[in-house]
Amino acid sequence: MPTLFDPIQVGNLHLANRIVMASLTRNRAPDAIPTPLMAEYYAQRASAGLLITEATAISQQGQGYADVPGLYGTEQLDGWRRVTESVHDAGGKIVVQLWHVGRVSHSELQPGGAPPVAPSAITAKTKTVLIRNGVPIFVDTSEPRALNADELPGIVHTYQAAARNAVETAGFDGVEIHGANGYLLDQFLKNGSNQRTDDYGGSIVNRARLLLEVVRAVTGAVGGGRTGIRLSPVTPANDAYDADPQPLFDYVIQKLATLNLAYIHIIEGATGGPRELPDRPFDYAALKATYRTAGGKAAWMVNNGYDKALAEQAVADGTDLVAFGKLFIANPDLVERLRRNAPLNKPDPATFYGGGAKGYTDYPLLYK
Ligand code: 8OZ
Repeated sequence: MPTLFDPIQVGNLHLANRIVMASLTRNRAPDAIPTPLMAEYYAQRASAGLLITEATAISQQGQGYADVPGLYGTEQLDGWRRVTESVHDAGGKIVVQLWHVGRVSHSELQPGGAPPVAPSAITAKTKTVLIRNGVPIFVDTSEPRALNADELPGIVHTYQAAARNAVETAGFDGVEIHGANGYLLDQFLKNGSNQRTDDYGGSIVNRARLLLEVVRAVTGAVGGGRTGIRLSPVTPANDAYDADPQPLFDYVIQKLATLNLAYIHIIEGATGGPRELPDRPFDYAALKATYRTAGGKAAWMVNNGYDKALAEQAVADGTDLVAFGKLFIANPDLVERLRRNAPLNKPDPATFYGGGAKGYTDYPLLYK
């Protein structure tokens, strides 16, 4: 029986172990350009079987927070190229998370100060981050405007172009489509945010259409073996809500089963919070069984609140990959610490978002 520390083939990628660094927003990319400090940070964590970058905007319209990176300009791609080279030099594998925030934005971050875009003109009851005098401040998201159906092919194309540039120009090993946490694709999926009456709203089939178009476009550009997707069936993050998530995600997962992806990444429960939500029950084992029954062959990755014992249990139960978030912020050598049951550094929430090396590249290593 495999353990967390055994290698695994995931699509086109051969991973040294089954421990994944989850994507973590860190707001250290002024002007959306990845910095040399970011290259150092990711390279420090290259002993993970796979690194997933922080969420990375596919366009300025897809930006929702101050100082998060992008993937749509030459300098951004050059910055990422330095990151991927550092990670590869350190023996790691890295995919970039493709992000469009939809309504979770502020007009100050949008092209021409325009309102953010969304499936429907419903404001998310959530905050975003702007930076004032070098200090992050939390502000309400702006009221969005509903996208016209004729704008959607352009958004699909933007995901595709970002994926192609990520692999061909920036040197990533693959991409993860961010379909989770109340951002654009999740906003379309869920009926709390999608009240459209056209082909992209109403029925489950219609609400899943944009996400599936994006997956087909991205896999068409870089191959399914280099494409993962992240989903969060019941997270309340960013005001995400669906009245009946089990049939919605059963449908989505059956469709994804036909698309030869590298991995499916599921956030169980509330992102960064409780794994069980009494008012939002969800059967993850049934979701996985539905995927396998429909012929899905991708690696199954789980995330949220895992420690070593829970992760080992998951792998023993047939999960392929376990993603750790906060533990990787504070423990660059997390794989070796878990292997040897070494003590773990505690992450400092005060330095999660924004700032420099402090709380970013200065967590001490036990193992080189
Ligand atoms: C924390 C702060 C800002 C963004 C997500 C991209 O939840 C994020 C995010 C997390 O997926």
